[in-house]
Amino acid sequence: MGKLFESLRDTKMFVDMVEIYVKSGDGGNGCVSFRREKYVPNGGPEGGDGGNGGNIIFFASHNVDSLSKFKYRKKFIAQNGENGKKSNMHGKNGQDLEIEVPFGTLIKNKITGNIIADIQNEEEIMVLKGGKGGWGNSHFANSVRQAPRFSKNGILGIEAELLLELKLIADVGLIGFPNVGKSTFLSIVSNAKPKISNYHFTTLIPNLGLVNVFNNCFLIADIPGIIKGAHTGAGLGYEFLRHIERTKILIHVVDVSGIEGRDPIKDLDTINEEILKYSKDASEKFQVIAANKMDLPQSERNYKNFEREAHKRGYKVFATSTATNKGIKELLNFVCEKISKVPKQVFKITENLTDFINTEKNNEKICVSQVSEGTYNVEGSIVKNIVNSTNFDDFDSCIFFYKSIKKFGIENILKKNGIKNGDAIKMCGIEFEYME
Ligand SMILES: Nc1nc2c(ncn2[C@@H]2O[C@H](COP(=O)(O)OP(=O)(O)OP(=O)(O)O)[C@@H](O)[C@H]2O)c(=O)[nH]1
Ligand SMILES: [Mg+2]
Repeated sequence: MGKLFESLRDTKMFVDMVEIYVKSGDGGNGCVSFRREKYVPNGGPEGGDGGNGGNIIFFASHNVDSLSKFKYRKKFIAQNGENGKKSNMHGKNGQDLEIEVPFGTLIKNKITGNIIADIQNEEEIMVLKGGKGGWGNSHFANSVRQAPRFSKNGILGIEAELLLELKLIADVGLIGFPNVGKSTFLSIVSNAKPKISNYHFTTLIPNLGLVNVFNNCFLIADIPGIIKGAHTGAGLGYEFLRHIERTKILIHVVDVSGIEGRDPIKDLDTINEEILKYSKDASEKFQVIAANKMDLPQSERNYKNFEREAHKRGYKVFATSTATNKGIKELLNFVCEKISKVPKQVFKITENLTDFINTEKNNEKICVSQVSEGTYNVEGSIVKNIVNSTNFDDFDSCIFFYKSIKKFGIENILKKNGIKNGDAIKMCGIEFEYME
């Protein structure tokens, strides 16, 4: 059953969760070059700097309303910076890679699960910074070292696996069992034209509608029906519940006619149990109840008992009929008033990938381990960049390497791990002997 719905969702091309790989551009390498001019025997260094790598930038756009394009393209790699050139020519910076997503996209680090960005507004958000270009040899000249035969390589770009989750931006969410009249409600109060039919799961993807009450506009999301066992994947499962997470309040639509042989109070409790199983935050959202299909004769009989039970549970109830418009205006006025008092739902950003590497401060990213007696392995992004920036055939460059190892605290970490003179250090493909 689940598989069937999955394929139906695919044909509709509504994708609200994808995993992608992103990488910012590597910085270009600095250049080693010396001036060669007629009658100037020992021209000075003139190697230009490498260009910076391109950044990975996300921006929201109204041109897209789901993450479907990411089903086909999952790798996003920004351009590398160009290497520096002679005559102090700076390498070109790599182009930024701009990724268009729908409003309401949450970007998470797939590995840590932390939230990196919540794209709600028209702004560009840099998620990964490109590596800095390396210095050319002209930067390293001083009164003592007049002819540096080394330059710095560019800092490598950053790679990350991201999880993109679309959580629609709506003020109100419509929830309830299938066939209770959610889409009909949306169609009479908003500009949306959802499919309405007398069978379960007519709505397979969330629909958004814009409501205008007394010049107050707000968005309603019609969420596909939920059934008992949704948390175990029954029906459409509870995947679509992510679209109520941003809403300020919920309208819980219940069919009080009981024509399908169900008990309206049990329906109310079942949906709320499923929502609680999905998330505590979602279950604590304010709910108002639309006791719907009041035009049917059975509803009149059931209503009193339903209202009493709903009140016992602390809910405000409106007797409605989306067929005759009974109670709809009153409900909308109440909703309008209520949402003006509830603050916008924002997700806390818990991780910033742009700090990584480029700040050159994060010693915690250096990982030292003793692989055998007298041999230590050192790993980490900074280490990789230091090794990558060194020309081991050049004495001055090697001095720079040793200084960097001290500067970034790698030597201290090794000492804390008990390194002794003569021990071997393995570092990103190179091996050398430790001498204090
Ligand atoms: N009598 C009566 N019928 C209604 C009312 N509201 C909706 N219906 C009918 O109930 C059926 C289901 O309506 P929908 O709006 O598609 O229900 P839904 O909750 O969106 O259903 P799913 O998309 O399957 O979750 C349709 O045949 C509607 O015409 C109402 O107030 N009174
Ligand atoms: Mg529907």
